[in-house]
Amino acid sequence: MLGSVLTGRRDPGTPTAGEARVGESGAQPTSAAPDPASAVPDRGTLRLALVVGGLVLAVLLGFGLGRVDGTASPATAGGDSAVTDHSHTPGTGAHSHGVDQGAATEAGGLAVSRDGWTLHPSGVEFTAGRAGELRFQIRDAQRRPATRFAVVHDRPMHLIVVRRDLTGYQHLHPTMAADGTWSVPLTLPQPGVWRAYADFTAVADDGRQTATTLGVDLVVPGEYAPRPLPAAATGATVDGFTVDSTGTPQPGLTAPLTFRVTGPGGAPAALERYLGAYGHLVALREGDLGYLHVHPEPEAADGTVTFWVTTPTPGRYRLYLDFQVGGTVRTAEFTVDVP
Ligand SMILES: [Cu+2]
Repeated sequence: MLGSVLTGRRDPGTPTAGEARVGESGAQPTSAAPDPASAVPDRGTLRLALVVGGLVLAVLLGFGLGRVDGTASPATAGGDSAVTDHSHTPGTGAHSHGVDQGAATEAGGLAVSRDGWTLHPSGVEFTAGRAGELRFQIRDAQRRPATRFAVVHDRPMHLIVVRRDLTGYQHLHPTMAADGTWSVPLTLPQPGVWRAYADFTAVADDGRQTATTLGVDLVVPGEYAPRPLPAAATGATVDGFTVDSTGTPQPGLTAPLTFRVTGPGGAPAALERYLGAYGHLVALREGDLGYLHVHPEPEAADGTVTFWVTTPTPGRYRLYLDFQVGGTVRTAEFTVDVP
């Protein structure tokens, strides 16, 4: 999922920490208030209780507001591929999330069907270098095409396409017809097997929302000349922009990765909002092309943007950072080695 790639994703079964605490704080003044059937507490005790309750409420409301990143979808329910929506104070290190971690550490995009939703492409064969179109539906368990999708990262559907050697990355936004058929122009420049990921949050009949990433292979006949994955590096250049990353991903944990973008003149790039944040990051695992959970921090400063990335296992990952400067979106690519 793009998301978080998953910002805005919420764990369906488990209330987020913020929600749970806000609920608790809401009960705080009530429990501190005098019970009509018992003796009225003295004024000092009551005042103290109200002050403490108010402080707890204020802190927790602040915590809750801090979580809002402007890209959140409506609350989700059901399914197991969503991850908890959360933010972190600066300097927070890699960490786990208790019960949420099992779902968060699981890579997405490995199946064509999951969480009751099935990716149904109308065709998967393309001609190398020729303009084509990808059409597909997301069908429910009764094989009915889904037509209701939540907007996450500014879009109801994100489509990532990459060849199986992790080259040729494309990030597209299909449009949906009234019957639930999504379509997007697509040109696959080189022969080989390509992976397409549909990253979406469908809304079921009962209103339940599930953040899901489904994947399907696309084929381009011809002589496939796979390229080896570039060595791990913390820097990348694209169109004269230099991108440097800092952060230490660890297996099974969620860790911050910060990217600093420098313009051709050497000054910090003026990053513009793109898909609800100051950049968009997709991370894929070498070997099975598992699609990782990523959450952007809502703010950027001095050409830097931070993402929280869950790397499920040791191994190598390819990261694709989309950033926008001067109205143009560029993609910087990195290989990350998680020992
Ligand atoms: Cu997208």
